Parts: sequence; structure tokens; C-alpha cells
Amino acid sequence: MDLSRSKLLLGLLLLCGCGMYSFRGNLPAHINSIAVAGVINQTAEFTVTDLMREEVTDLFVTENIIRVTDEGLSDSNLQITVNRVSDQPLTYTVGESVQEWRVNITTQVVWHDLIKNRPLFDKSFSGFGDYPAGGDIGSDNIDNDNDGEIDEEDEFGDPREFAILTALRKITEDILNEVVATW
Ligand SMILES: [Ca+2]
Ligand SMILES: [Ca+2]
Repeated sequence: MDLSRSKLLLGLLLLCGCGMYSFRGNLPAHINSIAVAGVINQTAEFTVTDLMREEVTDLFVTENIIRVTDEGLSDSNLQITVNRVSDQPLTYTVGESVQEWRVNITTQVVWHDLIKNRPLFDKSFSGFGDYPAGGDIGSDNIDNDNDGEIDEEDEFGDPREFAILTALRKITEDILNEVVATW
């Protein structure tokens, strides 16, 4: 289920007055809150853990599917490990130098029930972002944020950082959808 569909589903449930708890499904009744634990970094990218934690926290707060609290106050938490950040050449120029790169990010995420001390899910999530070897991502003819539009106004900044953020956003959305699907 993608994010817009999960939003739609939430909207419909709220409209019909049944509220979010009606589709909690198998989620134990004692799980009412979630915290994002410190992200473990197994890569050489120093910024990726902070970015990951920020993105996940922001999205969970915005989507408001479960109460987000600080660590130590929640009855469940997300334990995220960034396993791999790797860059692969995607396209080459006629002179055979790399024209476009793809940064792939792989994470392992455990949604942990802290009351009963067991995992609710333990899954791998990955995402990618594309960026040019040089130049401006606002005019590189690449859809850097994978939203189906090329070189629109929100493609700007450091090309590789932007690609990393794009990959993390995809992973974040997948984590949120997995939490919803686990209910
Ligand atoms: Ca785009
Ligand atoms: Ca672009």
C-alpha cells in the first residue's frame, strides 16, 4: 500500500466515524505509542543516521497513526540500522566517464514491542536516489526525487545529499506503511 492510499484509507475510516482503532487488527491492545530509537550506522556516512531519524519521526508525527513519544516513554519502538550506502554508476558519457549515479541505501528495521519484549516486525527496507556526476540537479534532466516530474522547482541543493534524502524518504514511507499493515 502506498502512502496516498493509506492516507485515503485513514480518511475514509475517520469519515465513517469508526476511527483508527477499528482496523488495529492483530496489534496488541497494549501498544499505544511508538518511539524512534537511536539509529545504528554501519556505514561511513555520518549524516545518514540523523537524517533517517528525523525523516521517520516527522512522517509518523505528520501521519498521526500512532502516538509518537520520546524513548523511555513508549510501549514500542523502531530500531533502525543503516546497513549500506552505496553508489553505482547508472549512465556513462560517450567518453565513458560516469554521467549519472544511483545511491542505494539498505536498512534493517525492527518494530519492537517493549511491553512483551518481542518484535512486531523485523524487515529490510531499501531505497535509492539518482544524481548527476556534476552540475545542477534542477536542470540535469533527471527525476532526482522519483516523483514522476523532471527538474521541477523542488530539485535543488547538493546532488548526492538530495539523492540520499530521496532514498531515505522512500524507506520512511515503506516503514510507515509496514506499521499500518502490521495492524
Ligand atoms: Ca522530480
Ligand atoms: Ca533534476
